[in-house]
Amino acid sequence: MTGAARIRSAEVLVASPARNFVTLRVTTEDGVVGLGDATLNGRELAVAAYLRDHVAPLLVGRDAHRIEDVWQLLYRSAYWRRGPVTMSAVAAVDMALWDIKGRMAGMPVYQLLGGASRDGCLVYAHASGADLDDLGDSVRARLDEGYLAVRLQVAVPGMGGGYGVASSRASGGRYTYEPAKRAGLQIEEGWDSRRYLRFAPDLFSWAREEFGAEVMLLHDVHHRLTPIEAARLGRSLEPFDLFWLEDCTPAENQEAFRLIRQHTTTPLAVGEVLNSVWDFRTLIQEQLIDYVRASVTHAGGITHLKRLFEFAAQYQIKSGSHGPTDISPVGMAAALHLGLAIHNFGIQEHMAHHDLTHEVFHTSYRYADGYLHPGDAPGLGVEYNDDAARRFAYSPALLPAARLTDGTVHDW
Ligand code: GCO
Ligand code: MG
Repeated sequence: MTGAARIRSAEVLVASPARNFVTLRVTTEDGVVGLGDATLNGRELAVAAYLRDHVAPLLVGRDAHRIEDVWQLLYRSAYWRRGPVTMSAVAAVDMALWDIKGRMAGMPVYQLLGGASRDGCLVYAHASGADLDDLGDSVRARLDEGYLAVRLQVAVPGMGGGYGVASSRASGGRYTYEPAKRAGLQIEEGWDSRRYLRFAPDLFSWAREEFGAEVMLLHDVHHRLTPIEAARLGRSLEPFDLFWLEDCTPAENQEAFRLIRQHTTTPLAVGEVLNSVWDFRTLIQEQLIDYVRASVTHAGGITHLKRLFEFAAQYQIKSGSHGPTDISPVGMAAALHLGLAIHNFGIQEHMAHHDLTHEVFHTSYRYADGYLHPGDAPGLGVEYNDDAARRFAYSPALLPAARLTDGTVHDW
């Protein structure tokens, strides 16, 4: 095989610089290194084991250049298809191979994907608060940083918490919200849909009065409503011109969105927990949503997410990649390379990582005036610092659970 770049090793790196990350490092016989993000928040070690025990032995000796072939091999020959663990593992390999190809070509990955379709990727930041005053400080901090789009979450009065609210007044600062908690027991939060539905229009009416018409405002419902409740929410928010309403109901039942769509013109974003093009088939073909929220890290890597975004493009649906802190800087870099290259890019979520995270992951993407650019370093442009990583041992962390007032477990 002429020109082959044989894989010498595939190592799984688990570290916790401010939060847990699983990283795959693929090295060729010539010493070219590629990185992939395999972080599945709260279920990290399942993906680490899948990669270490079942995927790494398959990779050694293969040609790192054959990205499509390796993708198809991992997807088809496992026999067991789809699912977050499998698709995150496949994603990590795919990212690492794109990284290697870019480094060997001396080009940033976005160039290999067809080149830039825009100057930078529009991003949205998070703002949250325990009440509207607190939220106001948090929004102003984001606007001062130059963000043009901001996601608003606030505790619902009388409900004691709410999805997406930072636990302290640190919400005005840079680190807005970290959902997984390093606690022995899982944290439980309360939820009351009626209170929430009454309050949400007040929140956005306040926000428009406070911050004007121009700023793009987003909101995440985190799967808490039934389809008809979601329809009512979308309609009640129409006067406030949301950029999108996210995950207003669980999307396993894709047809549920037919009902929502009949009732509201508020743009809908769905899919951070979905991982395959098949999970989106009805949502896309029937034009039931406006933004696809899947991520490079959880939806089969650059290869599969590109396929999904191109499918969505035929229906005028745009990308809106998931980008919380539980996607590592490697996953964020991959999302930016893909986002810069595709035609139907919509927006990219940007929750800034903790400084400790950047001690392990050295990135070349850059933020300016509301946009992120992946940078022009060869490959994905991220380096992994083993010495720093050794200082941050894995520490189990769990996402919270939600319960209704009567104690019933609800969707978180
Ligand atoms: C978002 C998400 C996250 C998730 C988290 C779970 O829109 O960014 O909803 O905050 O809760 O990624 O691991
Ligand atoms: Mg979300």
